[in-house]
Amino acid sequence: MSSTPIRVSVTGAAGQIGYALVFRIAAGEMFGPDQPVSLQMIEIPLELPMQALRGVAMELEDCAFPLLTDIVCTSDPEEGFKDADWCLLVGSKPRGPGMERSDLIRENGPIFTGQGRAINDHAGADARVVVVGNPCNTNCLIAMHSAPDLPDERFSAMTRLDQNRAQAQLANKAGVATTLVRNTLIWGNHSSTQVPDFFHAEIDGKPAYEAISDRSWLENTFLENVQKRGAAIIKARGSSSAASAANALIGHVRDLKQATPEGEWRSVCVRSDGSYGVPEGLISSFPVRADGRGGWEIQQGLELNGFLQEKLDVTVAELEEEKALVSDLLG
Ligand code: NAX
Repeated sequence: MSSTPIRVSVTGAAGQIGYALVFRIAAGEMFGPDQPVSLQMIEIPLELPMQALRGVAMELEDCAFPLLTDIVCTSDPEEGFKDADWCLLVGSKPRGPGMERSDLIRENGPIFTGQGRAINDHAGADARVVVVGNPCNTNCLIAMHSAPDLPDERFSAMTRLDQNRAQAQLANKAGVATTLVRNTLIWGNHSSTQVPDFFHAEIDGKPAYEAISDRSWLENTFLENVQKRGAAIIKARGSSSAASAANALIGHVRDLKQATPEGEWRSVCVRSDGSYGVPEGLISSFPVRADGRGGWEIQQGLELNGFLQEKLDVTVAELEEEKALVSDLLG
């Protein structure tokens, strides 16, 4: 067993996703069964969330996890991100009644400026940052701009839940196990304009569009089911996806740490270098391959046909609009 714990900062740790996440991190599911972890949980400086956070810490203690070396509960980002190896930015304000998406972007933007600065100044030298709090692509862009000392490639935002949803939809339709579906891929923004790609996905070694002959289902129902799954969960459960989001975040971090198997990729929102015509600097979901040593690259050479290109243009336009809305926060 490694003796040095990985320091993991989690914002919004008393929220729904936080509660579904921190126990799994402490159990070794994110960093492996031999890797000790230290949890630095951050909440807003109000009585109720801080009290709830202390309750989460009590339950963590009561699990007596062998890998959990240390628990910090704080509302101070400086303390919360101190020496952190991984900064998981889950907390943000939910969209309130009558709030437009643009209002949400403006409300949440400043949170990520402050957290980006605190990470820049206090996190570990090799810190990595993953943004889950919505709108996660643009919040990630803000955090990245607010942490100029950290290389841009250390920042990512999460479309792993959308990828998992797409994989499950294809498996259900084809009547096969999810393990037979690979390379499901999301392009663009983690929003309802995201582009779930069935052209590059495979089912039992065949292109998904050959394994599923119902082209209308692929082009319409599949896309909508994935794009609107979050809303469907809210309707069914009365609150938004939490366990599946926490599960996806575990997958996201593992994907970035482990070498991606040959011939495969994972959906990760990273800074565009101009690949696939996505303007440089936007945080967009791409097919990403990790090298297992902390590095990653955008998989090149996938063909974008007219169907995908048209949809990619829409989601990229939305990312550009979001960027314009927060231009004053991008330094
Ligand atoms: P909750 O409202 O249950 O929890 C959020 C928590 O964050 C609260 O406890 C709140 O006090 C805390 N918080 C707010 N501002 C904070 C700050 N500045 N510092 C520290 N903590 C802060 O939301 P939950 O269901 O856990 O969702 C969290 C975020 O994930 C939301 O923005 C949500 O939209 C987003 N999601 C992103 C997904 C993705 O795939 N990228 C999917 C799931 C989820 O919708």
